[in-house]
Amino acid sequence: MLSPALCFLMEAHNGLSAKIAHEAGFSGLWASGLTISASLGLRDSNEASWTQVLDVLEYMTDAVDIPILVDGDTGYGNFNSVRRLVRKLCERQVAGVCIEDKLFPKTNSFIGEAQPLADIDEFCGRIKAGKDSQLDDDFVLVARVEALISGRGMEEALTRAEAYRAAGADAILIHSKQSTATEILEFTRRWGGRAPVVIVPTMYYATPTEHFRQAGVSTIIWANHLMRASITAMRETARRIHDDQSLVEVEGRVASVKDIFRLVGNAELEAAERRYLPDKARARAVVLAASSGDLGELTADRPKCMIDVRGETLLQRLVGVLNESGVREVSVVRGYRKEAVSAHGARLVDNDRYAETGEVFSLAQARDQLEGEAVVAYGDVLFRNFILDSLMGSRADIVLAVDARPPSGAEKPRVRDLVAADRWYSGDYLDSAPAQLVRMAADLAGTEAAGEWMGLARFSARGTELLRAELDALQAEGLLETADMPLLFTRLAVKHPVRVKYFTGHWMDVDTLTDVAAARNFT
Ligand code: SPV
Ligand code: MG
Repeated sequence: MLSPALCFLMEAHNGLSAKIAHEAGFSGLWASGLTISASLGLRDSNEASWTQVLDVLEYMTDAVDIPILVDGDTGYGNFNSVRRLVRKLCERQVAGVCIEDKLFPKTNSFIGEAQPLADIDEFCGRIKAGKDSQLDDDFVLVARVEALISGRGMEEALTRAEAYRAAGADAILIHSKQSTATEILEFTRRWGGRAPVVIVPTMYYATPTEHFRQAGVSTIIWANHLMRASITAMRETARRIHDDQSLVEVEGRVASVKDIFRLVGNAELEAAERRYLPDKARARAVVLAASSGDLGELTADRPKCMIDVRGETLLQRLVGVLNESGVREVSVVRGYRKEAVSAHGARLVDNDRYAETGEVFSLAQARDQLEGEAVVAYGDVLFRNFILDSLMGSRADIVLAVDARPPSGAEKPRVRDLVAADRWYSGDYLDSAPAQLVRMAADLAGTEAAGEWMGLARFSARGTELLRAELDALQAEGLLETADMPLLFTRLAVKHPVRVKYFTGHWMDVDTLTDVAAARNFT
């Protein structure tokens, strides 16, 4: 902070402005008393208590890891207040404090004339007490000389600066409210580099920075410009929205909500969630809902998944079941009448070639969702939560929900995906040996079919890796567009065990109008 080369401290007044200043490239910050007070709606007259300022500083040191020089005003009292202040600042990793030779409660330097100054010896006591209390060898105490501000003249400024240096100050902040840098440059010339000099060119802003560099100034503080910039921006935005009663004019001119997420580090939280949350809480789902599913009138203007089932679409019910089982990120692949497809809380993915492609091609459109633990479901199925919970609790990498009830022709005229497994369903309580998929097809002989896939599968993180690899293999073989889910699972089963979990009922798919009527009774 007090390097031989000229350096710059940018004002910040909370965690967010600290991040913005850091992002702009500043390697040090000025925690301004004026702007921290203003950000709280208070005057720069010690209206905020010093522990309230400390709370703000904690947000700032949490937000950035660059050095922060705190405007400690007068030290909030006598030597004893300074001792406690310095200890607390060190505990909060604040790099340094600047205290000014005025009296508590302070008044901002740009208000009024001839502000009373502290007695020199008394102020030297504050400096010594501060230096004796620092817990960290690198902690910096800057003594601020207000003699020029108070109209006491150059001689007194130099006398005070020398006394403060001798008392142990690491640097001298010489403050001026003139509109030119004349007195500052005279001070630096006569000071002769006895200790680093810090300046605040708020009033003499037009002086080229190069003059200060040549004068041997150590640090320039840009003292209040983020606060002033935000006041202008907030005022314009508030007026615009008030007058227009609309956001249209403002939208393109303000930072996006995404920008807020980025600034406060949401990406880090997501990474931490992947690291620390149990798998179930971050499982994703892909719902395959691209095909038309011909149900006559009901599907003339919408796909099957958007049929209303007691005031809620089939798709919304399915998303609800997934959410209840801890699956938060649901992607729905839509195709037929895609404009009619939506579900609260679901992301939409398009398969615009739905007419000439199959379910596996739809699944491949949501390939980026097939990472980590994932559920794949048809868009026209409903099932009780315990079925999904049971799949989620499985240790298998790939597990299918299979209905072991032999489908009776009258009850269910169209059975979709029949499953051949290495073990049949056993109603025996003591028989819990796992069954593995042998193959799946639409047309298995009754003697081979151990049940029907319910259109619900769950993959572990390893399982989605295998799934992605199989999608790639199908693509390489030119089969991705035409493949159906039975082919995909049969191929997976050849390479890796695909677990079959048997259930008896408690689910339904919607293939016929009779099914729609049944779905209306399924709550
Ligand atoms: C502050 O930023 O609070 C300062 C600098 O102390 S000045 O406002 O110039 O006094
Ligand atoms: Mg101040």
